[in-house]
Amino acid sequence: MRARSLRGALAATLALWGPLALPLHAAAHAIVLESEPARDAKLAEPPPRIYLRFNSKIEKRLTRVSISATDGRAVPLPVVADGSQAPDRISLPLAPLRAGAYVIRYKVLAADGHITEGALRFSVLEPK
Ligand SMILES: [Cu+2]
Repeated sequence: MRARSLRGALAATLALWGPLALPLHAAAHAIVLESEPARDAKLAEPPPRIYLRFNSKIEKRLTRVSISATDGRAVPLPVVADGSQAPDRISLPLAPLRAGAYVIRYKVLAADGHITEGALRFSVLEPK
C-alpha cells in the first residue's frame, strides 16, 4: 500500500516536472514553417507582403522584423500585436519594392521563452 502510493507520488511528480526537465522545449522553438516570399525566391512582381508562419505561438510584442536591400540599411516592419492575426504567424504589408535583392531579418520570442533569429532572402527581378 505504501509502496504503491509512493510510486503514485513519484509518477505525479514526474508528470509535473518531466516536461520541464526534458529537452522537449526545442519543439516549441520558433521555426519558420512557411514564408512568402519563399526563401531565395526570384519574383517577377514585388511581393505585397511578408508572411511568416512558425511552428509555435510567438510573442508579437517582442518580435522584430526588418527589410533591407542587400546594399542598404534595414527598415523596420511594424508587427501587429493586437490579437487580430493568428498567434503563430505574422503578415506585414510592404510598400512596392524596386527590382533588387532583399533580406528580411526576424527575431522572434517563442512561447517557450527562447529567441530565434533568422533571415530570408529574395529578389525582385527587373521588369521585362
Ligand atoms: Cu526553445
